[in-house]
Amino acid sequence: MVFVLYVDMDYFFAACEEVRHPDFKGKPFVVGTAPESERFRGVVQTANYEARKYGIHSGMPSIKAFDLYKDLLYLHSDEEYYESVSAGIMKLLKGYGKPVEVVSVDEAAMDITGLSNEEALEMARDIKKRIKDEFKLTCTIGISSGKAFAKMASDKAKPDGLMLVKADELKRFLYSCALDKLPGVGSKTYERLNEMGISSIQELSKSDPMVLIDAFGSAGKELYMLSNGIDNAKIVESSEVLSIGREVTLKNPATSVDEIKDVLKGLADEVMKEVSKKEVVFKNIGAKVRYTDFTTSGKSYSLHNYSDSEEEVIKHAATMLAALMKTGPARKIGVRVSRLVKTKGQKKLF
Ligand code: TTP
Ligand code: MG
Ligand code: MG
Repeated sequence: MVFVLYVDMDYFFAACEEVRHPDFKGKPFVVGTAPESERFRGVVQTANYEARKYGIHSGMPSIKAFDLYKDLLYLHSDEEYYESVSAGIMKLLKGYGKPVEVVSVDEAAMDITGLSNEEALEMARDIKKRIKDEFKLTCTIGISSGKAFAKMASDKAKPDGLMLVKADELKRFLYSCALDKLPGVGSKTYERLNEMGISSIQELSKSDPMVLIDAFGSAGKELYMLSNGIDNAKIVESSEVLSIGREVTLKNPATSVDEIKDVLKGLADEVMKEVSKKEVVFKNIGAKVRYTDFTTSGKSYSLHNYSDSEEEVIKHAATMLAALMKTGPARKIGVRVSRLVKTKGQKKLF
């Protein structure tokens, strides 16, 4: 199994906002999908820990969050900014010279096979300190043999934590976690397992693998293996190039996507040329607009699978640009792909 150091940033979008709004620190606040003037419309993307004390969490309709705490502070999501902070953190992690898999905007798994437990802990402390010094952000790090278990350890140690689960403690650790904390056990699988009489990781580990395979196919086998402390997942090293983007100033400020169709296609062409030259696939698409008053705003979209499709870039960028242009005319637009993974020398990813 791979020895893994897993980093997950604490309340990431909200923490990024605290960096540029220090006055928000210590007060309950959320980052939501809707603009500030329509704050009761969208959903909460994340809540800082002060807001979580009131039961506010990711995915909750913002209106409900305000019901739970009426003086809640609110900010409109600026995903382009969070992506740029994320890119900086990923670069810092890659600087340790170990293979790094960028798992999501605020998560990365590092293959540290060969290090001792003590060396792994020392590296984790160093990473935490540097992220704090350089970005004013906290993260939680889990270390274990197996990506899934390292992630579970980081979940358990949140916030601002560090947890090493040694090989001989793995079983006890797994049994101490709730069944729905096992990667792969989403709400549907959880219900289905409950119906089968399985309500804990320990019960899962002692169940009949054939019954699990019958019910869930190969995912059933995976669940059985994980519950028994076996995770064969490899770390899929992300490309050194963190993102590929192009932007262009428009001849005339545009108010609708229709007006910039050709420009968008041109940008996507250039981005895709670079994508194939660098031999990567991407999992994230970003778009940004500079308005006539020179302020900028961006959005990003995560795909379910790695892609190399220009159509997908154009489709999602158009949707995001349309949403961004609701705020005002655009004088400059940009398109970017990120979460890049090399296609060369790796197993089929999509
Ligand atoms: P998470 O790592 O799941 O959550 P978090 O970083 O906010 O908090 P924690 O301390 O528990 O790790 O997600 C990372 C970011 O992704 C989060 O800050 C906002 C965004 N996100 C959404 O936009 N929608 C969602 O439903 C979730 C869960 C996250
Ligand atoms: Mg996080
Ligand atoms: Mg995360």
